[in-house]
Amino acid sequence: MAKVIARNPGEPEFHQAVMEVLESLEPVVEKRPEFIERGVIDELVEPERIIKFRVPWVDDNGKVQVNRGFRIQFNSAIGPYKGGLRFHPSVYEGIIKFLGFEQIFKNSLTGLPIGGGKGGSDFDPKGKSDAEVMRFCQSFMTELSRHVGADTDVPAGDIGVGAREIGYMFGQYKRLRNEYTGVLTGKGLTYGGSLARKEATGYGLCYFADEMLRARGMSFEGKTVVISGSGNVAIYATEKATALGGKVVALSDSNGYIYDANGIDLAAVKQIKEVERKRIKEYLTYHPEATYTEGCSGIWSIKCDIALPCATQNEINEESAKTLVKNGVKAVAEGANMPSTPEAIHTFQKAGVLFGPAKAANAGGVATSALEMSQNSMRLSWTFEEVDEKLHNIMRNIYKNAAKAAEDYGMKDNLVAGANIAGFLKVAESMLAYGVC
Ligand code: NDP
Ligand code: 2IT
Repeated sequence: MAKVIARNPGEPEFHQAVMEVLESLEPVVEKRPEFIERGVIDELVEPERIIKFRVPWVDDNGKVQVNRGFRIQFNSAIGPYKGGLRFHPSVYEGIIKFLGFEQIFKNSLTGLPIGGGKGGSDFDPKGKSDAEVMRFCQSFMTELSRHVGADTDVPAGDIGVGAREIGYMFGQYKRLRNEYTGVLTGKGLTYGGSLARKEATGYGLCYFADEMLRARGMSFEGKTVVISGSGNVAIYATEKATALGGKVVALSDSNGYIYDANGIDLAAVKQIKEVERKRIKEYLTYHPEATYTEGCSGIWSIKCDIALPCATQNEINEESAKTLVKNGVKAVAEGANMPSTPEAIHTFQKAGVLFGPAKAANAGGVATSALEMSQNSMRLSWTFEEVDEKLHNIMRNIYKNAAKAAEDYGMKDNLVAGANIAGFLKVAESMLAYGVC
C-alpha cells in the first residue's frame, strides 16, 4: 500500500480503491503466499498501459477548446480490456485509475471473458450543443481509435457518456478504420447495440439487492426506496425496484433532490432527463405536490428501507450512513462506483445492514456489454427477454459466489470481502499461469 501511495501521489480515490481490495486479500495471501512471492499483487496494482492525450475541438463560436483524454488499460489477464468512458469535469488520472482498478474485479465476477479498463475526459457535456458534443467525440475517438478494437479494448458509457456519445464515437471509428466491429458497447439498437443494455445496470442492481434481501427472508415488496442520481443507472433502478414492489420516493442530481411521497413518476423523469436533458427540479412542473431541496447529500436523511446510491463516488459519508442506520435502513446496494466512503461501509456493516458493494451490485451493466460483444461476434441479436434472463442469472451467480467466498475465508456475510476475493482469484490464477509478463 505504501508503494502504491508513493508511486501514485495525489490520487486519493485510487488509494481508497486499492486499500479496500488489499485488506480483503489478507486471508487469501495467507493461504496462497505465491500470489505475493510471484509478484501477482505488485503487477495487479500497476496498469498495463496508461494512454493520455490531447483532445482539441472547435466550439459553436469557432473557438478552439482543448480537453484531456485518458484510457487506462489496467489488466488483460482474462480478456480484452473492458470498461466505460466518463466525461465529467472532475476526471483526472486518479479517477480513471480507481475506476479501471475496480473494473478488473467486477468484470471477473461476471464470469465472462473481459479484462479491466476505463477511460474518459474532463470534457463537460452539460450545456454543450449536439454539434459540440459530436465534434468533441470525433476528436476523442480520432486518437482513441489507435488503441482500441473488438479484441483489444472495448469501451462503453459511464457518467456523461450515453447513447448519443457512443453513436458519435462508433461512427468515427467505423469511418477511420473502415471496419464494422464491436469496438464499443451500449450502441444504438439499429447499429449493433444489445437489447436490455440500457436497462442492465439498474435492473442488475435490483436483481442483486433482491438476492441479498431474500437471503434474509425479505424482498422489495412494500419497501420504501431512496435512489440518488437520475441518470442511466438511477432511472432503470427505479423502474425495476418499482416492478419488484418497492416504492421509490426520491431521486437527485448534482444540484438537489426531489421527494415524492406518492412514489416517483418515472415517465416524467425519463422525459426530463432522457429527452430534454434538464434538471431534476423540473419534476415539480409535473408534480407540484412533490418537494425539491437544493444540495444532493440531504437525500440520505430521507427515511427508507433500501438505499441505492447511483450517482458518483464517495456520495455517502459516515454521517449520512449513520443517519440511514438511525432511520432503519435494511439494505444498501451500490449502483455507482465506490459511492460509500470506507467509514460509511464500516458503519453499515457494524449495524448489520445488508451491504452490496459496487463491484458486485453494479456488474450487470458490463456483463450485458459482454453479451453485446458476443452478439456482435456472432452477427445476430437476442431478444430482450433472453438478454434479461441471462443478466438475472449472472447477478444471482455473482451474489452466490461473493457470499461463498466470504464464508470460505471466514468472513460470512461480508460481501465486500467476498466480492474482492472471488473477483481476484480468477484474475490471479491466470496471471500465475502466464509467468512474469
Ligand atoms: P449518468 O451520466 O447517466 O448520470 C449520472 C447521475 O449522477 C446524474 O444524475 C448526475 O447529476 C449525478 N452525478 C454525477 N456526478 C455527480 C456529482 N459529482 N455529485 C452529485 N451527483 C452527481 O451516469 P450513469 O447513471 O451511467 O452513472 C452513475 C454511476 O453509476 C457512476 O458512478 C458510474 O460509474 C456507475 N456505473 C454506471 C454504469 C453504466 O452502465 N452506465 C455501470 C456501472 C456503474 P448531474 O446531471 O447533475 O451531473
Ligand atoms: O462502471 C461500469 O461498469 C460501466 N460504466 C460499464 C462498463 C461497460 O463496459 O459496460
